[in-house]
Amino acid sequence: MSKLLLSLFLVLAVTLVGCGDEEVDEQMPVNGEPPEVEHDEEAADPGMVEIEPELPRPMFVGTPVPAEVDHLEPPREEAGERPPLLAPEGTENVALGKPVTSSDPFPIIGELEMITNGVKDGSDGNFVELGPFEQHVTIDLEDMYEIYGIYVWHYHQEARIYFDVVVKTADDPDFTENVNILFNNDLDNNHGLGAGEDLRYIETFEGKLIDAKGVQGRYVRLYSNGNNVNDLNHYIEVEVYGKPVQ
Ligand SMILES: [Ca+2]
Ligand SMILES: [Ca+2]
Repeated sequence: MSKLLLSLFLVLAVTLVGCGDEEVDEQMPVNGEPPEVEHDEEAADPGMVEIEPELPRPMFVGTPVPAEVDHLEPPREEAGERPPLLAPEGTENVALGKPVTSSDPFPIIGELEMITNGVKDGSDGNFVELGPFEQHVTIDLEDMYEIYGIYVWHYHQEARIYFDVVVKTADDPDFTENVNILFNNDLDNNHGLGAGEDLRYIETFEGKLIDAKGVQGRYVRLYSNGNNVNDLNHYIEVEVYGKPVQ
C-alpha cells in the first residue's frame, strides 16, 4: 500500500513540476546525478521481466484533450511512456479465453466472450456494450494465480473517461474470500465497495495498466458506471498477467 502511495506521490510530483516548467527550471537542484528512475530497484531483480502486451492500432492520434472531468490523471504526451509491467519470468495473460459473466448477462451489443478473446482492436464489432449505470463483469481464471498486472481496454475510438472503475480479485465467485481491491476511482462509493482515491483516466489504445503486485486469486471483477459521453459501459478486452500458484 505504501508503494501505491509513493507511486501516486511521484505522479503528482511529476505533474506539479511539469505544470510549472517556466518558473521552476532554473531553480531545479543541479547535483550532477541523473534523476532516480522509479523502477531501477525492481529491474535489477534478475527474476523479473518486462511484460509488454501487444497493442491494438490507435483509433485517434495526438495527445487526448482532457474532458472537463475532475480527479483526472493527466494524459501522457506520447504513447509508450508508461513504465512497463515487471513480473516474474513465465507470467502470461491467464484471462485469454476464460469465461466471463456480468451484472448484465444480455449485452446491448456484442457478447461477453469478446472481453477475453484476445482481440483489442477498437473498431465497431470488437466491443461489448453493457446496460447503463453501475455494471460489472467477472472473469473466472479457472485456477489460482499470482496476479502481477491487469490491462483494461474499455473503448478507444475516442478519448473517453469511464466512471467508478473498480478492479478486485478474490478466491471465490461471491467475492468473500481473500478479496483484494486493486484499483478504485469510485470517489463517492456508488458501488458500495468503499470510496476510492485512484485517479480517473482517459481511454487510449494502450489500455489501463493496473498493478497487482503478485496478489493471489481466481476471480477478477471489474466495475464501471457509464462514461463522460453516455451512461453505458463497454469492454474491448481485459488481460490478466499471472502465474499459477505453486
Ligand atoms: Ca476482445
Ligand atoms: Ca462514484
